[in-house]
Amino acid sequence: LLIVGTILLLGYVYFNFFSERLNGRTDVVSVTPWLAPIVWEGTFDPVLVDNIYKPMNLTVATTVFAIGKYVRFLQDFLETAEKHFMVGFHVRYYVFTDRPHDVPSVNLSQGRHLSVIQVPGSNRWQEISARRMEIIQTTIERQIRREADYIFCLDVDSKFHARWGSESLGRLVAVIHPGYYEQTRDRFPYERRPASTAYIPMDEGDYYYGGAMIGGFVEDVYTLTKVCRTRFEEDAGNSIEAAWQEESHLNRYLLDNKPSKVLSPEYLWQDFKAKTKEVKVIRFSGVIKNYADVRPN
Ligand code: 2GW
Ligand code: MN
Repeated sequence: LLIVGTILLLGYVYFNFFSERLNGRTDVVSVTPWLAPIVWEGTFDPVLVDNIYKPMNLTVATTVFAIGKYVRFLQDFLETAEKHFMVGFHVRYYVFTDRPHDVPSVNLSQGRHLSVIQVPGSNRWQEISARRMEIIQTTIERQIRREADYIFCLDVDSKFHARWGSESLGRLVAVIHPGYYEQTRDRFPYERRPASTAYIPMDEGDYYYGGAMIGGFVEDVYTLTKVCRTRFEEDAGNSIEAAWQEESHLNRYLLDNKPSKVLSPEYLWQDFKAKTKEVKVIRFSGVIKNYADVRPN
């Protein structure tokens, strides 16, 4: 009886534990119409994925802008990244700031490195936003291209809360904006004026991607930033600014150049937003900020 009991118990544990892993999720869509994975908790085995990527000895670049008062977000951003972001991989942080002396010193684990790159300050978001694409582009040309395989460009007003690992790696990676994953495309805040190069007609669009994260192979992100920057400048020359600045240009770019991997909103939540039942883990989220405190005007 003891033997039979043990076998039944093991069978039960096996079924519940492993079948869930093998079957993935049935409550969310985990593949795009162009067959790119949409990464949700339960759709991948972290150990298996790590075993594939770890032997490649990869370096992952992370760019983050901390201009003006936004330097105050760096400490939490970096400390939580050390706990959760690409643990066990080579990571190179590139911190762009006008206040290099205010960059906190954070203890980095082995194999992780941080460079501070001084950039001009600005009071205008439009300028910071446009320059973000330009600075990523030129820094890839100058050094990142030689120093890393993959790159993630992230908003600094954020924290990591749980694993963000090798499951996020891909040629071109975007994240579904947490505010719009349950909405239909006509509700997406794409740029709707045909005069803008970011224009998307009402009957087009796959997802609404968040501007707080762009990732992928260094060369793919390079092309993305170059194209978005050029279009941003072209719009500016025509005195038009897209509805959500570079986020609008990013969405236009990704409509024409489909991401090879899409991250679920687990990878870009917002602290003011209550967790929904589809979101089993919040991995990265935007913190609540007092706009009067952090923004220049
Ligand atoms: C300056 C004036 C107004 C708003 C922001 C800033 C500002 C931004 C700044 O003074 N200093 C600074 O370092 N930033 C950087 O730009 C910083 O890295 C920040 O995380 C990023 C985006 O600004 P943020 O976080 O205030 O904007 P969100 O959270 O509303 O961003 C979403 O929408 C933006 C487009 O309007 C972008 O696409 C962004 O990527 C999205 O997450
Ligand atoms: Mn932000």
